[in-house]
Amino acid sequence: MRYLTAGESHGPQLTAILEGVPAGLELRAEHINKELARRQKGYGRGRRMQIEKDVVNITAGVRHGKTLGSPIALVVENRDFKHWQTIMAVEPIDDETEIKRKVTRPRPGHADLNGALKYGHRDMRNVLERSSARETTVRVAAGAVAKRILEEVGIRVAGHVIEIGGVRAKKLDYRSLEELQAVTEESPVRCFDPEAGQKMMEAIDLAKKNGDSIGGIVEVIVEGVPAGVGSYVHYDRKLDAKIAAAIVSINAFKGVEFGIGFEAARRPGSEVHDEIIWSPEQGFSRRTNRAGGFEGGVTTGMPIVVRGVMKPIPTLYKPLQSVDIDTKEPFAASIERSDSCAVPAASVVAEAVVAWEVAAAIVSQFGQDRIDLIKENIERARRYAKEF
Ligand code: EPS
Repeated sequence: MRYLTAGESHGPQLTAILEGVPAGLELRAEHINKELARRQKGYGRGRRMQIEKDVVNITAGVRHGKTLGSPIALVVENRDFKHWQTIMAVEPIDDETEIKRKVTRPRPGHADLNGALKYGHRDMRNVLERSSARETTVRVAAGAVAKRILEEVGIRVAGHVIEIGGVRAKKLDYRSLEELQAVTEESPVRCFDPEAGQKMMEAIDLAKKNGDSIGGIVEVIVEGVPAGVGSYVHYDRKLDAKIAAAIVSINAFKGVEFGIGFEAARRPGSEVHDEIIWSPEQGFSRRTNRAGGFEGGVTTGMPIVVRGVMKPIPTLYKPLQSVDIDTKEPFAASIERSDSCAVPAASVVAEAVVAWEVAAAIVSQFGQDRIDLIKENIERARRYAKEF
């Protein structure tokens, strides 16, 4: 399974083409719209989210509510495009003022300058339109399709926020992923700990007041993945590596860790590795899950626990110094609108990209073409592991 996306932030629409999704999978627009709506919520977003009401149009690959095995095309309209029709026109324009209106002032922390140098753009709108996190909308749409596959085979995915602007949630203590989800869905910052959630909102208010932005840490948990998914035989088949790449590919994400993550550097091996246990009911299992569900790039059967760190959004009301690429004069960056914090929305994106990688691994390992056969094969693998 793979997917590509296309679309500019203020262009007419975003598009995703998904290839290799098995046939026979129940899929309706509502499965995707539910996820798109989740991404749009979250305390700390700017005015753009009041303009957009993301809904998907499935234009290929699905018939009578089921996937065909052919490429699936998903389209989400940018409502804001109506305000940008001349600036973002596909055809040449003859409006002199608009032609002269170029973005020549790169924002520190954005792809603006590097992208301009790479592609030779002297109008950095040509960079920022595509590097914008608006693109994550269709990644969430693709992730929603992946989640449908996972649902069919009894795998559950939940993303949540554990830190914003230095405010850390207390250690997770939940009985089931359903409970975790029920609480975080109701939290404006998608945090399980209500007290920390309140402080996170205060931190966001303060950042907004100061014209600043704040980042944070999100966590994704995947339960129900059988042991043995992924591979240790090649670097590019290790599933944890694929998940790590997917997390760092999210706009503004700078790092990733599994299980106890970087803490492993500070502990002896006896306090890092997970002891192996066996029972007739469960087969092999682990006493702890410090590895976050992976050993050697292969799943252990314990929940996958992955965290990603998001830097503060670089578009700041509070100016940082930069240099105009035409005049070479220094200037202090100023902007029209921005989000002070997009960490809650990013936790939904993280969920989507992790779901995609896990679903792709499941499909490639358990049967590829048909969801019914994949279900049978994964059940067989689960039985085998239990009796091993
Ligand atoms: C973004 C800048 C803002 C965000 C946008 C990502 O958009 P605008 O420049 O139109 O104000 O709202 O995020 C989305 C549109 C979205 O759907 O998440 C950026 O520069 O990355």
